[in-house]
Amino acid sequence: MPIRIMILNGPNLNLLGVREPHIYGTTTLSEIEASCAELVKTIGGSLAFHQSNHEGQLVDWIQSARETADAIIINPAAYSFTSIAMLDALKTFEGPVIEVHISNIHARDEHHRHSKLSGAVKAVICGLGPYGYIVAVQAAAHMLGALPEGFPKPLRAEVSKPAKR
Ligand code: CA2
Repeated sequence: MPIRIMILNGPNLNLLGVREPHIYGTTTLSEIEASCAELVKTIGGSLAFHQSNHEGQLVDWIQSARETADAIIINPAAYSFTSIAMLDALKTFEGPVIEVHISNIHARDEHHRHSKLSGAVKAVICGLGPYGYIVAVQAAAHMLGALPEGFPKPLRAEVSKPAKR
């Protein structure tokens, strides 16, 4: 079965590449979507890509992913630091969830260092810029065992071996 990936973006990310390029770069969210769509197509999967400035809408999409997606990739933006509603919704999703931040949130001030959502996700990628989304798509496909054989073996290899006693 082709894998189904849902990518969610939180508030103000619609302004990427348009406002404050000195902080968030010049790549637009549409360009990120196009790159992700190209990679997902190469993998043979399907992509749902959404952005909202509204917490409830993001919660609705997370809930709908229970029926429509095998993995969630989410940049919660400012809701990373506040949203118990999104945390609760993510906990109900059974597949892998990968949290992405364009910037390195750990290099920021105290308020922007601790994402409330990270405790409910499988992995966090931050500081890679828009390329973080591409790494996340690849990692989600890897977690689902869906990277095609045409991909280089090191990208497909299982890296975590049980510790020897
Ligand atoms: O680095 C990220 O991806 C963030 O999730 C971006 C959030 C920020 O609150 C997080 O700490 C880290 C902010 C997104 C705001 O996006 C804008 C884009 C252009 C202009 C203004 C805001």
